Amino acid sequence: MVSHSGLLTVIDRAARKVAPQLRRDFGEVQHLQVSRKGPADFVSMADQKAERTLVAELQKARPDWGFLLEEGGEIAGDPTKPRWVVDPLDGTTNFLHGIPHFAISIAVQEPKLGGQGWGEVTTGLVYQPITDESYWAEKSRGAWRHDQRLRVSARRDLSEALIATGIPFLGHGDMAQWSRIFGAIAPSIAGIRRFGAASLDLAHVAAGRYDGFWESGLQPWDVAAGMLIVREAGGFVTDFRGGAEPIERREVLAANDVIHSKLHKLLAGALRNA
Ligand code: 2AM
Ligand code: CA
Repeated sequence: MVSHSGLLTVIDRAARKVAPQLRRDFGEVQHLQVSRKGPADFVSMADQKAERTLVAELQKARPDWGFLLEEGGEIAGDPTKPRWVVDPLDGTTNFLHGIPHFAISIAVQEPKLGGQGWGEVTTGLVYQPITDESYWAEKSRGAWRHDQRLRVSARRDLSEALIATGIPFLGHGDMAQWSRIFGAIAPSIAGIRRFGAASLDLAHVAAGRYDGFWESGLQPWDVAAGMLIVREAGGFVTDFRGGAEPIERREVLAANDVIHSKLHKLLAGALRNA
């Protein structure tokens, strides 16, 4: 990795400690696919085990910081210090089905002044154990894949844009709204992808692979690291109405500036006609 902070070293080390464990468990899941009971319980154990390892590693380095965890919820720490926002296994459904598209997402979020909740994300890492790809960013220091600087795509025409999304599932999310947005966007763009791991969708926007991404109903641990990586790669991340706090509104629209503004217009039209 190029020059980065000690904090990033801590995060990278924690992710790399968990990765072999996740790779082993993923190999096991592929065998369990054929068993009648299926791998669901096993995956939920793997998820929790990975989270425990991450918490232990991060706690060792910063004993007084709290956590927001996908599995374990909140662990209070010193409210004047940052907290860790952790998803040990983003893309669980892929993992469960033996599809090698999942990641570990770790972010550092600063406390708001006066201890009133949580504000800016200043460090983020999305690590894909199967490909050993590490996407990371520190505020004002750029976004990187290993030691290669990341930049969002330069495409300007929607007709060339490949856009990622997440589709509501299992009664989660607003299917009618998603369909309206899809109806407004799909006819104008080159293609839509739904790969099922929001952290990686954002990392791929930062890397210029996707030209944009939209999804609603996401949790802070799905997006905290990925959003910073997109912004540090020169991209825009807002809620569907262009607001600057997508984590709070549980809506993410991410893209380069030109595509963001075009998608935003289409989305606004779709939401107005609701
Ligand atoms: P997860 O894999 O950590 O649960 C994809 O739409 C995003 O929604 C992913 O980041 C995923 O995070 C989250 N999600 C939660 N439950 C899901 C489900 N049952 N199916 C698909 N995605 C889910
Ligand atoms: Ca997740």
